[in-house]
Amino acid sequence: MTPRPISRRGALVLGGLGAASLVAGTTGLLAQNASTPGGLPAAGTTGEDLLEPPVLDSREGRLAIVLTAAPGARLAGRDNAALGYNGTSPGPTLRVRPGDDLAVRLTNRLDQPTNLHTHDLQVSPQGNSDNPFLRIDPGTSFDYLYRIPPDHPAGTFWYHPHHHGTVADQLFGGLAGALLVDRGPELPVAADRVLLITDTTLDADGRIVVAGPMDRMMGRQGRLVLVNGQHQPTIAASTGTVQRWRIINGCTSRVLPLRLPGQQLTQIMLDAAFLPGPAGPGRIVLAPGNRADILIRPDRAGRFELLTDAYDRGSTGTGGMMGGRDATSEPATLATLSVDGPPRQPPPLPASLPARTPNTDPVTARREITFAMGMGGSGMGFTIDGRTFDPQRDDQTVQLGSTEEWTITNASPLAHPFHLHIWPFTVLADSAGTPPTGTPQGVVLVPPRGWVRLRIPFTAHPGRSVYHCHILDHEDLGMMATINVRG
Ligand SMILES: [Cu+2]
Repeated sequence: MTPRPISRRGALVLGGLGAASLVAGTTGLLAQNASTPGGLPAAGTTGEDLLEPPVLDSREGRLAIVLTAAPGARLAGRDNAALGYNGTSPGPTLRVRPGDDLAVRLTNRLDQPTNLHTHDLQVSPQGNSDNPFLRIDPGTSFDYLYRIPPDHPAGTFWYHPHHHGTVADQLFGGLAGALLVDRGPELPVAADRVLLITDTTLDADGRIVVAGPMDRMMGRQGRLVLVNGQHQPTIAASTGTVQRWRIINGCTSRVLPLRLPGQQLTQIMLDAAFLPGPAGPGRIVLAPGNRADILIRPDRAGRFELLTDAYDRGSTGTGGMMGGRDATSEPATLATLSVDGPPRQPPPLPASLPARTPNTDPVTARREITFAMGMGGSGMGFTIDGRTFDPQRDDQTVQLGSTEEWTITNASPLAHPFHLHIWPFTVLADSAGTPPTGTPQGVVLVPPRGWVRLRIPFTAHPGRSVYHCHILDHEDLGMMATINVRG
């Protein structure tokens, strides 16, 4: 099939609902401000045991599945609240191995276009692989085939829709799932859990609230922060054991600074890369799209809350049309760790981790990329290098095999998480002085009025793809651009 270009969406017109009305048709939603109090928390189900989505495992080098995107999934204890894959939100966890083929027949039972993105998977961006330009119309199916290279890194990935203009609504609506590339046992753990974190807002009838124009401009943040679709579930553990939690920030816009007071959170991976050594007790801050694999090693019984702290993504300042909005998230309890057993020391942390050797190829080109927001002819524009997304245009052309240094400048007063598909990068430095991990990652926060400098090896996978702001409202409003890696 020839990929069909998707329609160009320009700047947000203040006062217009845009794609919101499409989602309203899908799930019978009310148009109101998603961040405004008024919805009811899902109190009836808070605290139940953590559920993990069903795992679909590859066999003999192949995982072939059907994924049906449709309304009617349970979320936050409410039946029929959400959009789901195969009836659940999150969708099934897909587990594959390096060298596998992942074949997905995506069936669209929504009433708007969708598609599928395998976030950070290092596969071809072309044809029916991880191609963000595809458009799967309502009532149709599409056969994806992802050929995972034999040297693909193991780690925690995720999948979600990526059809420009409807991404934020569909993710906020519940469409996301975990995708694990598993090389086999790397660490001795008693439990290996997926914690896919999303946020949403439900109205009094348990339906997902549509985001208004101001929510979209600031990046919507739901009133409920959910783990695997549950509100504040309980995670059981025994003293003297180690658990691995694969925490995925699947929120549309929310940044997650994570803490577990009373217990140590030891980070071993960022995105799909092992850190040089176990990191802790430093602060773990996940931008939308980031993942952290962490170890918890309880030595005494008790109940401990996994928290996300408040996070300030910046402010639009005072006065003017924007009226000085700020994009601070409220702190929230994500889950409760419930530990049983007599006091007992867990096995020690591994002395080292199987981190990959960093790429040291000479830099062959340098580029400057600027994220900005400002008033244009038709409203608030979210731009990269002064332009909104045009799928027909090549914004960057890169030679396959080159290693480049990109400086991403943020000319706006809000933080924007930069995400490049297919080709992971290492952060060299940022304007906030954040110590770099030295490991490859897929999303990095660009501080308000700041910058980050990245090193990007384009060593494989020729083809066209995209880079964009992972505040998905901003991406839908045009903060996305194309890259063509030519072989
Ligand atoms: Cu943004």
